[in-house]
Amino acid sequence: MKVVFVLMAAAALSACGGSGGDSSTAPVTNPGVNTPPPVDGISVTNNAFSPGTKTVAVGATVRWAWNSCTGDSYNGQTCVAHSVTFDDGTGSPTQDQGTFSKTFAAPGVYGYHCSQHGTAMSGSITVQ
Ligand SMILES: [Cu+2]
Repeated sequence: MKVVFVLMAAAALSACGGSGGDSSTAPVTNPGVNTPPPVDGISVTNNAFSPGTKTVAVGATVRWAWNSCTGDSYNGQTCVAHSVTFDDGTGSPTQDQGTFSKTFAAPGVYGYHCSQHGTAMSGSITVQ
C-alpha cells in the first residue's frame, strides 16, 4: 500500500511539473514577502531591529514586521530567519517573513534579542 501511494504521488508531481521545456524564465525559488514596517512599529532587518529601542505606554501593543528578504533577480528572494526573543524566553517563532505582536501590560524595560544572532541583534522596549 505504501509503495502504491508513493508511486501515485510521484505521478501527480510529474503531471503538475510542466516539463514543457520553457526554461527562459528563472523559477522563483522563494518569492519572499517583505512586510512593510507597521506605522510606529519595528522592522526586523538582517542583523538589526529598527528602531532598536522604543518607549510605549502601559497597555500598548508593539508590532514587529520582518523585512529580512534580499532580492536576487536570478535565484529569487533569499529570506533570512530571525526571532524576537525576550529575556524571559517568550517571543516569536524563528521566521523569515511575517509579523509578531506583543502587548505590554506592566511598566518596565523589556530586553529582547534574535535567537539566531544573539546580543549582536538585540533591542528593548521601555514601557512606562
Ligand atoms: Cu537574527
